[in-house]
Amino acid sequence: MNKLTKKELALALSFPFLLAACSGDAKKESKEDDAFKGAISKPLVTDIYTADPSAHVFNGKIYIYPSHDIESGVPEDDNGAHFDMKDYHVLSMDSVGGPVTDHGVALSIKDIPWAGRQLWAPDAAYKDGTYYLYFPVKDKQDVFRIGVATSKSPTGPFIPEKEPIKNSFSIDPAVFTDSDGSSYMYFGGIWGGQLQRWKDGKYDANGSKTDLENDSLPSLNAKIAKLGPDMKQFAEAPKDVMVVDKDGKPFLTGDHDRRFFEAAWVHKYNGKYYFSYSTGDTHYLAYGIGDSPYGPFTYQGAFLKPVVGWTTHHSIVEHNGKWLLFYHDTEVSGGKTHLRNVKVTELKHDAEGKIEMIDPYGKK
Ligand code: FUB
Repeated sequence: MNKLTKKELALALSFPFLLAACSGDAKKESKEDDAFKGAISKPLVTDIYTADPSAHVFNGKIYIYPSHDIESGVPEDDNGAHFDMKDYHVLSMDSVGGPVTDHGVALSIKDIPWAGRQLWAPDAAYKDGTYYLYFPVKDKQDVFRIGVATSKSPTGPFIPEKEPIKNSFSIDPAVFTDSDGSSYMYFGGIWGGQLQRWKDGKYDANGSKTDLENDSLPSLNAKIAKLGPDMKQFAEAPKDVMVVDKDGKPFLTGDHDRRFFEAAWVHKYNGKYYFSYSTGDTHYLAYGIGDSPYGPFTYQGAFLKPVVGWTTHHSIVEHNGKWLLFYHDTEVSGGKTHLRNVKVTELKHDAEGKIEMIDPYGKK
């Protein structure tokens, strides 16, 4: 599916919802029930909007670190200004299908001294009695940086460091801790996530904008950096995360179905590293498999078909012997792209270790 087709589809889906919402009876008069018909799972919480779920199991319990979507009234633009989030809540549950607890505000933008606007997709990690919350936010110069905040509890409140992580940039931090205790941060996102502005390691507000439209250039890659022992700094300069085809060739910018866009995540299964990500404008979750946390990762395919809404973002975690995919769509808001809700479903690896395709609306 090319990018315009899905974008047009998203507009076509959301426009009747807006019309119906103006009429005062959105539920009955819109097509929203049709759009979500066959949904394989229900929103985990419905009283707040949540997105970009990073899930972890700490002490046997599932904790979810999502974005907290709000309607702030900022108009939509190509850089995602309407994703204008101002705080984070942590969710928890003992098991899938059981009650979900919203632990309230865990970190607020007003308490981050260097932050300007837009708290986007976070992640969390644990080491030696401390929980770490990693978050992207634009600084006061409107440049995305990644910050870290700490707490003695997985649900916060989290106290932010006074400065962003040195040499961090762009969005969507995801921290993977390997079996030997080493932790790595994956990050980056193109378009509104500003990765294209850091082409030569320096920020350029106009940088590489046109490169994203040049289909024959190499695609931009997610970044990886090992974290230092204090989990608050990079121990090395960020490197590219290469996703390659079966012949070892990296993807080109024009390969919208396969190239990295945003929402990196890594899980380890049977000794192999699985790097998964969103293809953005083609709305797939896709993945590659590698032998090292640094990659290269050989592209395997998509594993989640497009959800209703523009963005798709996820995490993969094992709990009680089952692998779980946390993801989001826009069921609660009836299709509004910036008002999302997190969901969970089981994810299966087949006998060869491939992830089985999931259709979010494939329930018979
Ligand atoms: O939630 C804001 C942004 O939308 C995230 O950072 C991206 O991954 C996309 O889901």
